[in-house]
Amino acid sequence: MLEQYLDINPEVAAALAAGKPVVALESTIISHGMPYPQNVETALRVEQIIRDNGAIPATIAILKGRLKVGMTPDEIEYLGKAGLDVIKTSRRDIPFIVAKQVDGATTVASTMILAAMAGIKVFATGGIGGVHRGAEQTFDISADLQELANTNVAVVCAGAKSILDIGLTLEYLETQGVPVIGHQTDTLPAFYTRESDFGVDYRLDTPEQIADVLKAKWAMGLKGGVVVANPIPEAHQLDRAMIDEVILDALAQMDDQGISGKASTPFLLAKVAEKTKGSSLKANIELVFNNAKLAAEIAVEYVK
Ligand code: PSU
Ligand code: MN
Repeated sequence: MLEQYLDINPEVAAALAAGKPVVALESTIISHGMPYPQNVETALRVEQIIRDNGAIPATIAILKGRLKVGMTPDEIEYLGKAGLDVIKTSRRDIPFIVAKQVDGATTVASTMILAAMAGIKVFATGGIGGVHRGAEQTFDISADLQELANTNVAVVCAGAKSILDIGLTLEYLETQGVPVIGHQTDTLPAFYTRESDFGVDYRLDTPEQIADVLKAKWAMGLKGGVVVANPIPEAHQLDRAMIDEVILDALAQMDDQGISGKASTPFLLAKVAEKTKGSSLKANIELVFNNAKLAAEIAVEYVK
């Protein structure tokens, strides 16, 4: 049934069949999260980092209506160049992109869905979507959170960005039974900075300990994902007061321009990059590399 829609890259399929570690990667971060050509360079480097750490990368997107688990470098280049012209595709969008046979860049939510279809358990990205600031008025809550509630994939990220309401995001995850693990930290990282004002649910210090939790959770049939929050390396973090101010400014501009819904996150990311003159982009790239390494290490432990 699924084969009618799903194309698993032969290298990825062989790895999965042999019980070897595989790490999923999303494509909205390529099309909507970073400018060209840094997006493509980053995506290819991330794949190499995963290989260097003993796992096989599977970058995920929808191309001409086919669900692609594992893209070729040419496909990544194509998607990165197309950028914002590619449709940002979350759970609700998948059937339309497939039926129309067009291209879709997968968010955390839809990447989790496709990863789960293929049997991939570990996924690396930069940041997850969450409960937006002002959500008590707008109801803007990323579908990523609901996917984490339902789909059995661990998402390694650098915590939640303060374009979101971090406290409400944690409350939502708690309600949905999604554990938030801090990798070598007691504090939830805030993407560009190693710390936020919030704690994590559990601190674990090694990939092995994290893999043990995943095994226990899914072996018992406790459905849903896990957030593994991995702080940006010290040398690359940004100044917290500076980034907080930039984000407040970007949020005010978003309101002024009446931007809402699925356009919010890409707008805020682009504004922050513009206002920090690229230092946020550099930090973003470095934290993704760091997450790719940890995700590969967790995937290696998970298959043991
Ligand atoms: N946060 C980032 N970079 C990103 C995204 C979030 O720091 O590129 C992307 C991810 O693909 C995430 C999506 O799944 O934005 C969330 O969008 P929304 O809030 O519209 O669900
Ligand atoms: Mn939203």
